[in-house]
Amino acid sequence: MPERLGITVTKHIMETQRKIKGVSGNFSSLLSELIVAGKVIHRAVSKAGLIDVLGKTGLTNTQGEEVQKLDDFANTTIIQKMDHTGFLCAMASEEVEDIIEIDAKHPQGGKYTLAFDPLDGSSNIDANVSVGTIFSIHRKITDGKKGSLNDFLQQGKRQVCAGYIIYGSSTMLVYTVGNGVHGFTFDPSVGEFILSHPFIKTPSRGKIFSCNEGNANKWNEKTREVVDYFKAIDEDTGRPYSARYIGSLVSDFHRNLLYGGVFIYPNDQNYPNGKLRLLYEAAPLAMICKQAGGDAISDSEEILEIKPTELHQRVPLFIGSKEDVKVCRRILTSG
Ligand code: P6P
Repeated sequence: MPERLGITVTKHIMETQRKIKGVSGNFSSLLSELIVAGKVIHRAVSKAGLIDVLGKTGLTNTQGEEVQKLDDFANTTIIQKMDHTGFLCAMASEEVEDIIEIDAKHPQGGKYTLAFDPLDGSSNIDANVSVGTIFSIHRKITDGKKGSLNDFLQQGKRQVCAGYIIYGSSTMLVYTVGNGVHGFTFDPSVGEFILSHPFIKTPSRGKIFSCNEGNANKWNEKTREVVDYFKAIDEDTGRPYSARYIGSLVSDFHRNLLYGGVFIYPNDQNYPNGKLRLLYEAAPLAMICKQAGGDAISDSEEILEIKPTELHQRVPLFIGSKEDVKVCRRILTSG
C-alpha cells in the first residue's frame, strides 16, 4: 500500500480559500507561487555551505546592514517569482528602499500587495542557525492599476494573510488567513509542504522569555522592570522563566509560539523606535500570534492597530503568550 501523502499546503489553501469571503481564486494562486519561491530558497539555504551563497556581497541594504549573498538570492527569488503572476499591484522588501512596482511588461492590476523580509536572521547564516522568510499580504485599496505606498500603509488587522517559512532542522511554512494558524513541514522527497501542525494554539502562559540582555543597559526603566519580572523567583507563577534567545526572529518566535513564552525587542538607546520592522516583521507575526491565542504589543498599543506611516517603520515588540504579554502591558503602562 503506497504511503498516504498528508494534506498538501496547496490543497489546504484551496479549501481554506472557499471559507474566506472576498478572496478570489487568485489568492490561492498567489500563495502557491510564493510557496514555490520558498522551496527554491529552501534548496539554497539547505546547501548554503556547499555553493557560493555564503558570505557577504559587499553591499548594504535599506537598513544599512551588510547584505549576505543568501539574503540577496532570497530577495531576487521572491521578486522574480511573484512579479509576473498578475496577482500583485506592488511588493515591498526589507532589502529594497521603495515599493517594488510591477513592470509594465507583466500583467497589471493585481488585487493584492506583498510585503516581505526575504531572509530574516541572515547574520546567522554562516553559523548554520535557522533563518526565515516572513510575509504579509494586504488587499489593494487605492484606485488605478498600479500599487502605491498607501496600499502598504494599512493596519495589521487588515491583513488578508500572514506567514513565515523557517529554514531550520526541517523547513516549515506557518500561515494564517484569519481562520486559525496552520503549520506545514516540507517533505523534500516529494517536494511538498505537508500539514503537520493544524490549528496551532500558543499556551496562554509560557515558561520562556526571549530578549537580548546584552542591551539591558540601553533599555528604559520599564523594559528592565518587565525582564526582571520574568527573572524573579515566584513558584505560583512558574518564575523564573527560562531565557532563550537565538537572535533570529523567526526561530525565537516559532519556538515560543509552540512552547509558550514572550519575545521582547524593546526600543533602546540605539533603536529609539525599536529595531524590528512593522510591515513585514511585527504585523505578520502579530496576526499569527493573535490567531493562535496570543497577543502582540508595541510599548503602548496593539501591533495590529498601529497605522503605519513609513514603509520600513520600526516598532518595539512584545509578542507571545496572552498572559505574559498582559504582564508586559501592565508594567509598560503603569504610572
Ligand atoms: P540583536 C536579525 O538581524 C534580526 O533582525 C532579527 O531576526 C532578530 O530577532 C534581531 O535582529 C536580533 O537583534 O540586536 O539581538 O542582534
